Amino acid sequence: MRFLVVFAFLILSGCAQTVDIEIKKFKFLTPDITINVGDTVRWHNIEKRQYHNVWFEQLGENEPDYFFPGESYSKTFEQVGEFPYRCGPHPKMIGIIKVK
Ligand SMILES: [Cu+2]
Repeated sequence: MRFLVVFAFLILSGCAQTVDIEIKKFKFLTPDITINVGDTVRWHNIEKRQYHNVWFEQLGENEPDYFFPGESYSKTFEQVGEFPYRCGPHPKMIGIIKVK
């Protein structure tokens, strides 16, 4: 019985995961990922000295603070959809999070 309760909970909660993206040499690695609703994406700046940010400009968000080598930035996705983002100071750095 307890097993069934835990099992039902895991299905309902969707077993949210954290997915990691590295930022290196002015690129998001990987730039195009698909996750499930409730998952969190965590971007890690692994540059030697360059700061970046992760800006979901098309969602109408304000540009977030820069984060520096050794730091990370996380965002949880609670809705289905496709969410393009960019790095504020480096407009050629783009990525997309697809949430299913
Ligand atoms: Cu950048």
